[in-house]
Amino acid sequence: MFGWTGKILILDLTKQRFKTWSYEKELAYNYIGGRGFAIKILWDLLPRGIDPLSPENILVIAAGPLTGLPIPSSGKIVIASKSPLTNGYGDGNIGTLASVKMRYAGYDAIVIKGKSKRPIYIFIENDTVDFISADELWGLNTFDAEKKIIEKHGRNVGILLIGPAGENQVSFSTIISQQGRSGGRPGIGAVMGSKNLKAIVLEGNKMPDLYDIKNLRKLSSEAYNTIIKSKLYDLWKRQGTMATIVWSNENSVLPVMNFSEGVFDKYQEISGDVMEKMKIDQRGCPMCNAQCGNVIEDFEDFPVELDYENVAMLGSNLFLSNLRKIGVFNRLADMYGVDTISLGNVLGFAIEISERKILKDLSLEWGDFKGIRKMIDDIVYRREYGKIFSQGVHKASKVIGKEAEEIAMHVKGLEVSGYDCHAAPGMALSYGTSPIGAHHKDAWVISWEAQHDRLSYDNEKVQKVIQLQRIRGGLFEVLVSCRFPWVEIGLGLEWYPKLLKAATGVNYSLDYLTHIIGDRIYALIRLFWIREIGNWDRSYDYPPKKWFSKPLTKGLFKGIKLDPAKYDKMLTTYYSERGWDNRGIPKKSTLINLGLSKEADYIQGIIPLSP
Ligand code: PTT
Ligand code: SF4
Repeated sequence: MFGWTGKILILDLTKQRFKTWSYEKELAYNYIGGRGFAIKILWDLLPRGIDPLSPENILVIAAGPLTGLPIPSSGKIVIASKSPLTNGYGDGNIGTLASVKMRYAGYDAIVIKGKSKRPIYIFIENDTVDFISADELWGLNTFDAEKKIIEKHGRNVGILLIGPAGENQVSFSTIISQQGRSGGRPGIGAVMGSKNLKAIVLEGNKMPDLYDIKNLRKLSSEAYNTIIKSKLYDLWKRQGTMATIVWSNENSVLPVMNFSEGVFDKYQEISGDVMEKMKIDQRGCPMCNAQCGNVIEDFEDFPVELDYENVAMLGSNLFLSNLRKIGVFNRLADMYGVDTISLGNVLGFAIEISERKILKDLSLEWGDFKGIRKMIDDIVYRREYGKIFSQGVHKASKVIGKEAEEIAMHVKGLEVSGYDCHAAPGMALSYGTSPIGAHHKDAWVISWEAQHDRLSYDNEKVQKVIQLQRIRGGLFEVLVSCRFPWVEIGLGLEWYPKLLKAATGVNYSLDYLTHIIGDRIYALIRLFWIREIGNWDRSYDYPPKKWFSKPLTKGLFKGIKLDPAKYDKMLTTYYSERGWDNRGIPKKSTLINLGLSKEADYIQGIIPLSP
């Protein structure tokens, strides 16, 4: 094979042993990499019904055939597991040198199972693997632990690690790299913590064999140039995702006070323009010429990298308008290794609980910097009420009671990312049907929805959600290339099959990648959920109750809320377009057409399939 290394490293932490699996070509050709490898490996190797925090859970780190090659934005990897936050399929995407080094060490993926007796970290260098004591690292935040690892192994290694949140198994802890790259929203950091695994350190010096290196170089240089020459490049380099703050406010989707409103009076104070004036540095992922990480100095004088999601969720959503103070929360999240989106949700939920006096002795206010800062510590170290909130809003609301369930902003247990959907039915459908829970990564349809019939629930909107899911959740998550050059800078999709052909020699059409491979992966992820949850109905694909019950009181869409009957109809159309039945379960014929007959037979033993 060209492009793929053909090898997966399997680590057993209980036995402290490793082996290399030279996998079958079909895995590469039918699943490509990244999310495709992750779901196939989890489906095949994970014992059904296990506790996500038990040694039986499996952590998959998967690259794609373009990862690590000198082509635009190919420095990312997918990390996936059975999620402790949702009990279903969970993954995240992180840009890090570790992705490049994993491929140079000779692996397309790493699979980690078992549990070490004592805290360890793993050092993988080409064909060797060392299991090293992490006694000195355990308890350290991700910044300090990373520094110590660099002192020992040098600057050039790739590092993935967890902080105290992962160690304490906070349900929405993530894996961190390079002081500000974070991935694995659905608690993948907690899975690492449950295995007593502090870090994975990678070094390697082998390039995968490539089909047509000359053409790859040529295409790559053209693609890099296309990015630089784009009219959108300048603003992107200056503001990155932070430009979205003003746009979201103008379009009434900026989350405010636990997703109660879509406009924030002080939005200008947290805008991309304000950030630009404070900017002290710029960072990003390897292989990328569109570095989009904006660094400012926070309220406590430390550097922090800001993104739209972080500022929306830890700023306007908490009614806080001081960018430097928001930066402190963002930095703490990176140091502790906790997801900013879920954290912003949990904090907004806690403040609303306090405001409504649902918990009598909880006192936390909107915009209360000190109180919120303390609550972040309590969550990470699972103290006082922080212990309940450390489970995420869904599980916490079950503990607290019915009134709390009405204001818990999640889908399938994963907290909603930064777009209010009172007046955005398409985006609500995107959250409802995302394969990991309420995340925008699979279909950021709001940008299209804002330019079309905003309040309609029509079929075109459903088609658009599916089209985006096929491209973003299918194509980009299996290639594991950053989607920003396409979304934000206008690098055309036609580049990707060309690059793939030059790397692998396989002539995939764009349509095949999105409609066959993308749909296969979506169907298999859905089967995984059904297998793990044990049953399924359409309620799992519903957005949070708040958007149906309380209308917006301000802005362009004052008085608007989601309509349940119309949403339900949209969901029926969505299922039918995907070849799924009215419960949201793929039909047997759909599974057979996607090459999933064996999987269909297995799932029939759990739940009857429609023909
Ligand atoms: C992603 C989610 C996002 S989506 C953001 S900001 W974004 C938050 N960032 C966090 C952070 O920072 N620190 C922290 N402690 N927690 C954070 N949680 C949130 O995580 C990220 C970029 C971004 S910035 C986005 S949209 C794009 N995401 C991509 C994707 O998903 N796939 C893909 N093929 N390309 C993508 N490109 C962009 O990458 P999750 P990163 Mg991330 C400080 O992890 O779990 O997927 O959730 O990886 O290297 O930081 O790059 O406005
Ligand atoms: Fe990373 Fe930003 Fe470049 Fe994407 S555009 S690869 S997120 S630096």
